[in-house]
Amino acid sequence: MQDASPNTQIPLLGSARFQSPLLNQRDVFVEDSSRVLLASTLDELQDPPATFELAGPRRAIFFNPAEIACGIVTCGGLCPGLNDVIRSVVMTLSYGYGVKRIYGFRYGYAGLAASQGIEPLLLTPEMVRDIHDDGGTLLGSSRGPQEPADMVLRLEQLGVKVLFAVGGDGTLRGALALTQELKRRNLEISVIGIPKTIDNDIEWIERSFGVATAVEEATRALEAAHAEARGAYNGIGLVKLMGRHSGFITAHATLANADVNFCLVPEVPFTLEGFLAALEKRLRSRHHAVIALAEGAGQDLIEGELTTDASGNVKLKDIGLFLKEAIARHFEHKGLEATIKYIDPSYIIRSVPANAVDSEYCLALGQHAVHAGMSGRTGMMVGYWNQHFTHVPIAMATQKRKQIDPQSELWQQVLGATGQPRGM
Ligand code: JJ5
Repeated sequence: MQDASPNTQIPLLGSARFQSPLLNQRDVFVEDSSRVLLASTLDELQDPPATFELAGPRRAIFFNPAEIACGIVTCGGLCPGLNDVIRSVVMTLSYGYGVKRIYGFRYGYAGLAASQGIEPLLLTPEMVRDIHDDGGTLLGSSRGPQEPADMVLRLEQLGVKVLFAVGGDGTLRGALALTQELKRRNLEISVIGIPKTIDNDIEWIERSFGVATAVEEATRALEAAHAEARGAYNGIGLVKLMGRHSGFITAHATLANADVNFCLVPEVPFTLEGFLAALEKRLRSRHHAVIALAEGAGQDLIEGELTTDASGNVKLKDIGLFLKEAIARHFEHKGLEATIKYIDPSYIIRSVPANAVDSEYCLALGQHAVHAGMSGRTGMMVGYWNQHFTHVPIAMATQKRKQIDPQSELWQQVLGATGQPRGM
């Protein structure tokens, strides 16, 4: 049975009153009636078809760019491309729309809360010109929410009319709470989300920014693990990759690397006995093995209490160290010589600059976020779906995370490429 059509309508602050300054730069604009299908196969197509609003510059806009200030904030953990997004937003606001005052709020939502007293940076094109050469975020980041009223106060003090919030699901929930507080107070301020997750776990977004870079970096770690594994008799290379609930990075890196023998992800449970037996079989015949492990895999195998971090995310138990020790114990017990090399490249991967594919993507995300904000849209994030940039209601993306379907072609390819048993 098909799900009921989701509500894809985007809130508007009011009718578009001003001519877009982009009329001097380009010929082509997007009509508000242009829509992107949610379906990509005939089976998925509903009647009437469910659609997203198409992102892009509108001929007429809600805000007068010459009069307003804008703001940008980055929240949560590092992700390749954050600086590209900041740069793109600042360049598009400045050179595209002629916005004169752009505030960079520092250290996440903390820098946006009036009560915290953290001074924002006044961002100029000169300041952001080369920041995409560096990883990390120019603005700094932090985890956790702030009081919506405390943030509204700061926006009002500075005359900020459009706020761009770059961050994960918690950040976007915070952005939605902020739009609700603004609406309650009849304040015409737009909040536009730019969704960030290195796990690629957002429904209705084909691939989130930083993921292409993360897969590329992850394959380097897998190459190192393969060299280490081959360099010892019964050598085992174990690499822990990002993926708290969704194993996309691990699966794609496995396919890109092609030397991986075991790919372990949160979506596909395994038993320790089944895995160790398959690993032993592999070592007895080939005398080396490479394991790509998502951080959220096999959590049920480890005992211990669950705690949460400042963002409200469950703190994962360390499956990497657990498996390393379990493997060592197993082979010791069997009287088999084995050498394990454990690599955890997560912080290296998160902090590298974006590759070319992600840089191009981040440029477009920033531009579309600015077009959406200037048009008076709010409570939305920029998405990418069916080859088009889209406007996605925040509520639609924070409800459910995207995960690998073990029946999908992606997972079937992983089984084929690794040769690992279908059930372990
Ligand atoms: O409850 C969740 C949840 C729901 C959807 N916890 C973590 C991640 C999650 N998602 C995926 C997601 C990740 C990042 C962003 Cl920005 C968004 Cl909107 C959704």
